[in-house]
Amino acid sequence: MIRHNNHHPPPTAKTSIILPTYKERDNIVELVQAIHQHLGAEGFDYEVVVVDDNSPDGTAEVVRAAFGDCSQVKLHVRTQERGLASALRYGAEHSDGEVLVFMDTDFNHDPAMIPQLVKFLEYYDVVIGSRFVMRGGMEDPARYFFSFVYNLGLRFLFGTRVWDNLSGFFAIYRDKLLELDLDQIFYGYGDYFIRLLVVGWRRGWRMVEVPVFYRLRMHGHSKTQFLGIFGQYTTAILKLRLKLWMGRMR
Ligand SMILES: Nc1nc2c(ncn2[C@@H]2O[C@H](COP(=O)(O)OP(=O)(O)OP(=O)(O)O)[C@@H](O)[C@H]2O)c(=O)[nH]1
Ligand SMILES: [Mg+2]
Repeated sequence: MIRHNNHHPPPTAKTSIILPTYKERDNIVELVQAIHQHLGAEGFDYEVVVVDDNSPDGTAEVVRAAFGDCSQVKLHVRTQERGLASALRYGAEHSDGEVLVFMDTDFNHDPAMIPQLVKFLEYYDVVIGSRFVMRGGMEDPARYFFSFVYNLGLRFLFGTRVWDNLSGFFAIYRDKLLELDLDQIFYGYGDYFIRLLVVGWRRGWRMVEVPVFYRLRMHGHSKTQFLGIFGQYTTAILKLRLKLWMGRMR
């Protein structure tokens, strides 16, 4: 039986879409326009929150020029700190939607999927955009294969029953996220997501995966180097496993 959440069913809930940017000058305007198109058409109450870490390519300037007089688009430029996970946390703490959506800003994540992620929150606490459920996928076949195998390992190691433990494209209720100790979760790179899932899973959050297909980055350059990220994630995962065994993670 599907149980309803006690929350108001979206899209009546205000949604904040958190967009972390580092050198995304050629993607960000088009992405925000696409979000307007998909959410506006469905009558969503939403805001777009761009968290830029003072990108040297002028990302903030193009956002200001394009949306300076649009009250639905909020730009934050951080100069003291840099990093994907901490930017996402900053966005969560500097937005006011009852629902939060997190996504990349280079079109890896398809903005057309946002309404679906949010609508499923009627029944779940977290809705994960997943590459590894039926009809999900990735345009890059090698990366798909590697990520799939890596995720099988994660599933085994943490018992989350989630197929895509390194998604980063998801919707969640603000009050669910903020009930956590964010210091224990939001550091590093995409590894914050596995920490979030593991903690949420242990708290009995209701989670669902909906299929998403990752396209290749549209413009600009990747911040992810394969070997570096592999090492970083694996270290983060082993540390998390140890912390859990030692009972130091809630
Ligand atoms: N604010 C902020 N955003 C970042 C930082 N590093 C990466 N990002 C953003 O995080 C998202 C993911 O980074 P990507 O470089 O696309 O990483 P990826 O998706 O693994 O790699 P490709 O898509 O292949 O390029 C993008 O929206 C980046 O702009 C950072 O230090 N600060
Ligand atoms: Mg990307």
